[in-house]
Amino acid sequence: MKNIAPAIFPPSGIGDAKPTNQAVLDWVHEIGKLTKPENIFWCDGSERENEFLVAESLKQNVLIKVNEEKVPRSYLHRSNPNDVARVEKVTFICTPTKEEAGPTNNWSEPAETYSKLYGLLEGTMRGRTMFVVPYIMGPPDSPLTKVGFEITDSKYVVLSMRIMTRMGKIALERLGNDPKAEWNRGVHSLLDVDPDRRFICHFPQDNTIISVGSGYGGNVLLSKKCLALRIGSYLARKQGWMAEHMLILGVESPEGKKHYVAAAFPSACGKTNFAMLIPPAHFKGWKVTTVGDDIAWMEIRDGRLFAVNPENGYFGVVPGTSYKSNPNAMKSIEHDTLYTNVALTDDGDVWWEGKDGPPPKHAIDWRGNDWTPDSKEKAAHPNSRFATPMRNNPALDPDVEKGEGVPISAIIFGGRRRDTVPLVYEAFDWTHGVYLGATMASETTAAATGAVGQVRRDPMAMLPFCGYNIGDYFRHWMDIGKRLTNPPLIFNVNWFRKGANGKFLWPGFGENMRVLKWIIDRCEQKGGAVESPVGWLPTPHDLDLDGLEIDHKSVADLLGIDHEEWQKELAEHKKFFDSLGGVVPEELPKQREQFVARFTQ
Ligand code: OXD
Ligand code: MN
Repeated sequence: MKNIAPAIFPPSGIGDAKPTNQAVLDWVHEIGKLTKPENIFWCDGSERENEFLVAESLKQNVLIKVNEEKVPRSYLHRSNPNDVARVEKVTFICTPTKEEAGPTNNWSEPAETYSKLYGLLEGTMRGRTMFVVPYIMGPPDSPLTKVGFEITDSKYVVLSMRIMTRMGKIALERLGNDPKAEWNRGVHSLLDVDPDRRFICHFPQDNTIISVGSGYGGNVLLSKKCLALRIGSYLARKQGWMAEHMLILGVESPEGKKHYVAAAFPSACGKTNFAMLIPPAHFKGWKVTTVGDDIAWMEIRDGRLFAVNPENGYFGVVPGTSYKSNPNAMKSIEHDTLYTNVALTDDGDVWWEGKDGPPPKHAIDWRGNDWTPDSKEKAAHPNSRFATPMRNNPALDPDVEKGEGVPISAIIFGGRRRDTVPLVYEAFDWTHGVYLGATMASETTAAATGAVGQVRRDPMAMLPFCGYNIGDYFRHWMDIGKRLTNPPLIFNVNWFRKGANGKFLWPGFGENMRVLKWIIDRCEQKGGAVESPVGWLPTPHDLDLDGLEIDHKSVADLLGIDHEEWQKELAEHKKFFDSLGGVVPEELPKQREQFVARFTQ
């Protein structure tokens, strides 16, 4: 069989940053004995190492160099066409009992799963290099920061980890030599990228992840969904903090008053766009800054929630990104960016559907085939991605490295809903807010394999990422609420509501500032609202719509509560809770009863 990841042979001084912690050395030795690599490459995260890995990846066609003048120091990677998104059906939580994993996760028994995976890993790195990638998640001086090691046979993974995490020496220093120190063990092998031999398995009780048979970022950058969310959420509950699928942004008024907001939207629903929002001209003097675009780790201090972004880069969806939709993302990906599955133009530039300007007359599509605007296929895969360092973002928040994190004034839940859910409303209190998060739903996207556009319940946008029983997760939210003396206000937003003509009612993107401004007004106890059965709802006068071309009817439709639609919605909430088989804490069905009662009052 063809070796899809041939070994590389570094000159001395590269690939030899061997750690000194004996527990790490023992584990690497064990995985080495099992996978039998040609050699071991100990990563240090240095510039020199990166240059060497890029050069070798170019030689092996793992990377294609993009036009240096147009997109300096940037590369394109094409994945196997069978491997373009997260695969939830082969993602497992391997806790000793099925109950611990709960009704929303695939569960598999730990001992059997280790034995199956070790069988698949046996000799799999023959003729390959085994890379050992040390990294930290979180700012270097945060108490929440975690150390991880990822073993991989993929150069693309190493290059991506260098962008997405703080990688190398910094992790070795933080870990030190205590053999009992807490750190995450991650093992990844491409195997032969066969969907039938693809498994992403988490062993929370061992702080271990094993991912085989895929090269797609969401399945193999083990720092991200696997550690920062699935294992992270498990550790967070045990240790009394929160690991959430949330962006974090800062909003500063012209007077210099600043708030931070965290927002949970499901995958590919605009978290990166919202986190990088540029206020429209009408909001002169207002500034939005990005702390994170995908994951928030939060802890309680002085009765408030403080958040850090554990990541170091952005792994965002490319199609639809333009100077119109997200200028800060465009500036971020103009250089030093690793693209996956976008198209390549004849002059070596990257291209995707929705990029500014006309489409190229000819390009090579994400599969490596000729493409013209007449082609039936998309030039870029709908889930094509960029990986880019957060430092490329012109709107990066100055406190992104602050170990203590940033104080959170508001939490926003949101999904992609063509009907029922208004543009924005506010929960009456924390428990009501938890209910809104727990019953959130969204139309599915290309970020995961499976049908696109189907409404599914996705509590707190964590359905694919909660590493333990969802009932315990809801309980944890409730317990956190009890410990907060100054809790964030909780809101729900929906940028995606459509009118009778099937068109979006709300312009979205930068104009979402108008909704954000109302949220901030509410945090400062100066925004108006009316009490509705779903929560506090702004009237059209409470939203600043000056200078926005939108008719009264659209605004009324955006803020409308259709009783019939809500009867259906509340019935779906019940169905969802019932489907969880009795794990839902009693406060939530009680909230539902109150919800139903408010509609009949
Ligand atoms: C992501 C996802 O890539 O949620 O962030 O799938
Ligand atoms: Mn995500």
